[in-house]
Amino acid sequence: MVCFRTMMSDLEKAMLAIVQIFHKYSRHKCKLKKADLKDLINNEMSQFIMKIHDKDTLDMLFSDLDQNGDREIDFQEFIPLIAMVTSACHDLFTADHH
Ligand SMILES: [Ca+2]
Repeated sequence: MVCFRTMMSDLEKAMLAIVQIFHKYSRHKCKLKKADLKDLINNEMSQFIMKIHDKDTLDMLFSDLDQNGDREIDFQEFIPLIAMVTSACHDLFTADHH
């Protein structure tokens, strides 16, 4: 694994980090409950997006992400959040260059 890791590109390392962070918060069940999602966002994304403090914001975001309505966020449902925040950051970080 160490060899494999050193051969990975920065992008591949970033992808692996997303998988690892998801599993850190979803644990063995591989799905995020609402409280897990809040912890993940507040602990791991607080430089890029505002922390979630109120229940309404969390409820709204959670139901947006929970496409199949099973009240849990699986990895496929989690990826759009990463895409959304990365896209917003892209706009922010490239704004100076235009
Ligand atoms: Ca779901």
